[in-house]
Amino acid sequence: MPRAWRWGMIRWPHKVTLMASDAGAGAASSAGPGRPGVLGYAQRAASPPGLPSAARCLVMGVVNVTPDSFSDGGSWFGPDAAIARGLELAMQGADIVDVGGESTRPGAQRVSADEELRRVGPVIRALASAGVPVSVDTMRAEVAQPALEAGARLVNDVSGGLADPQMPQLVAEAGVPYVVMHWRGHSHQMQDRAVYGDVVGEVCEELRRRVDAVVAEGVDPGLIILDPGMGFAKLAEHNWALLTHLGQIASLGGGPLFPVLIGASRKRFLGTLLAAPDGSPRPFAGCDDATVAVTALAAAAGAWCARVHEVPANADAVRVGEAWRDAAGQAGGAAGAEMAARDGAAGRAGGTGPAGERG
Ligand code: PMM
Repeated sequence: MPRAWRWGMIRWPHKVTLMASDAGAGAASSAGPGRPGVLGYAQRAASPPGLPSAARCLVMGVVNVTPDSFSDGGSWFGPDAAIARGLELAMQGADIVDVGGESTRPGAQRVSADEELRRVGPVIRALASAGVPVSVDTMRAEVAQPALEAGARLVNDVSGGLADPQMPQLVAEAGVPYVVMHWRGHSHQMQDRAVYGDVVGEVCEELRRRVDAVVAEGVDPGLIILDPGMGFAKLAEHNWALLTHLGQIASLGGGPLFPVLIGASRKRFLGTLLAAPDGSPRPFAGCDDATVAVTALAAAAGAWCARVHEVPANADAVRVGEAWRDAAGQAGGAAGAEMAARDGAAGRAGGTGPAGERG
């Protein structure tokens, strides 16, 4: 099936409505949907229906109900600790709390579906009934289904529907938002697959194929959130390349805009960046300040949501990123208008699009 036709099918204007803060981002708007503007800031798609929405990047707080996650394994293992942590994250400003019961750290072995559900079920139920917007971090339809029944509003599937062929159909029938992450295999094999010629182009192409596949299974494209998958079959240089091309990822290289989720928090590439003089990587918990820096930059660049372990500083960071983005848009708009006036081209500039687009 020709690609153009398929994309045409999912180009639904109401699904790619821009957020208020984007409308004034002249530098971004002048570049067209999803493409980097003069300052490299891309437009941002709105939250899918059913999820919180704000005129800024959202913050997703992580609760790993696991004994072995790479960054916080064991800290919230057990329903009481996990529920208390989820409530705390929400109080601290998390817009969504992501609950997972299976570690995806490189080399991790899988747990059974029963065990995964035993870990996350009570936590999701308690948080959802307290009014917290919850996502379930799972690759299994048999975990996602009871999690949705327990009140989860979003399925966060790090395999983008590849690990369990039942997942897209479940999500389609449930009609819930769906995170489709770039993934090249389970934890024990993924780092062997971190081989790219053009990482941004290949990740966009592989994500586009996943979008086509899940849409063919009935998933509403307006409910899809993309994630380039920081650290999943990626080396440090791959993560940095992807982080600096969020606009390209949001449009998958030129199509309609999708919201983009970034999960850089405490990932190994930050520990490597901050390595000690002897080369030993910074331990995970020492990477929170670097995470905050990435969050601010990602928010400024148009990320829809940042998935993080520590909420307060990241909640501040998205506000910094957003203020930066807005100011850059206004400065870009003012500079553009000045140049247009100087060239005697103010009329033509005003005629190229809605007035708001040039901030
Ligand atoms: N990373 C992890 C787990 N789930 N979900 C999404 N959408 N994106 C990610 O980057 C991601 C994820 C692994 O990190 P953790 O063990 O600290 O949760």
